[in-house]
Amino acid sequence: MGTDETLTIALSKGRIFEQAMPLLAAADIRALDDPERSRKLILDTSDPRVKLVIIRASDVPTYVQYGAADLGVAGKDVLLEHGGEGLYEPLDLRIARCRMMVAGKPDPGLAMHPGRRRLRRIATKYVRCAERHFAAKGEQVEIIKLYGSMELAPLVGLSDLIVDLVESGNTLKANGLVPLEHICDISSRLIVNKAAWKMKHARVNDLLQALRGAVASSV
Ligand code: PRT
Ligand code: MG
Repeated sequence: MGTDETLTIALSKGRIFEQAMPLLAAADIRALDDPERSRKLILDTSDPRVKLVIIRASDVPTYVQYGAADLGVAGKDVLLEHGGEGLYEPLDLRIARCRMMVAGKPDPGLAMHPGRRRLRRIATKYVRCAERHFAAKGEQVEIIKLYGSMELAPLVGLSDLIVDLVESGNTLKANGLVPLEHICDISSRLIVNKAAWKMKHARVNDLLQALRGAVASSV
């Protein structure tokens, strides 16, 4: 990917695509296909020098790190888990916003009390963030890695607590769970491959400035 003439931007379909497209429109980049309808993974845009690569949200930093895409749009949650090697993160796009939280049953009872006989179990997709959060509080915990539906874990006794993203709170509520601790605010970031930042600096910088303007006028 990424010849000198082309800029490739990696992003996931769903909320990130929907919320990033109005910002990209400010840079005169419009997708020629709808990723929800098309099976294409590489989309042409109204700018013949720009292509969109549609991938899993958690794969976006990897594509950009290895230069398979020059740029990407990724949630801060995904970037914290990835670690950010090989990437610059020059702009908070302020889209797909939510909070990373610890959640559990409303009366955690023993789950919240010290002096228990075993470590508290935390089920999450966000292993690094969860480890860091509990380490900062000085609590040793057992982290159980899951790939989805974290809300189920406390209900079936897999874990005492979960670390997950919360937007409206409806998913927690529907499963009889409550938010207990705020870990951090999450939004999506523009990320840039470090080599592309040097080799395609003028084009990357033009796009960055257009996006910066679009973000500023969207608040
Ligand atoms: O689905 P897949 O495994 O492919 O990836 P993904 O679930 O990470 O992708 P996607 O498109 O769902 O999310 C992409 C990014 O959007 C995430 O990496 C976050 O940065 C951001 N984002 C913003 C969210 C939410 N809001 C969000 N509410 N990602 C997930 N959720 C989920 C949350 O995990 C929980 O299951 O929505 C549920 C909570 O929502 P409420 O409104 O019920 O509180
Ligand atoms: Mg999802």
